[in-house]
Amino acid sequence: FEDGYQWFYEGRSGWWQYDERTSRELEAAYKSGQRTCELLIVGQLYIADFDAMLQLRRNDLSRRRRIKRDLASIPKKGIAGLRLE
Ligand code: V3L
Repeated sequence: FEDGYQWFYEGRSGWWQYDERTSRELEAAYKSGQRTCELLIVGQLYIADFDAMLQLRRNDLSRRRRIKRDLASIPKKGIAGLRLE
């Protein structure tokens, strides 16, 4: 985003950047003060919880990952499952 920040979700030993569309949805919800945001990610519905800073799968709340808003320049595994080289 203009301020140099991006949205990330946790993988095994590292962070993945969200795809661009989902990032924009997260950013809009976060900036408008919503506490949660519903996300459609490869056919699955997830909830982003900005209080807990978690992503939870809607139909299986045990599938949860940490999320964060951090500088776009941090080390990352890739974007939405696409590895950086
Ligand atoms: N964006 C894209 N794919 C996602 C996302 C998301 N926000 N959330 C879950 N998935 P779960 P390593 C991840 C995928 O949470 O080696 C990564 O993108 C998720 O993909 O149980 O552990 C990698 O592709 C997983 O395949 O609902 O770091 C992959 O894991 C699937 O949905 C391996 O990453 C189930 O996730």
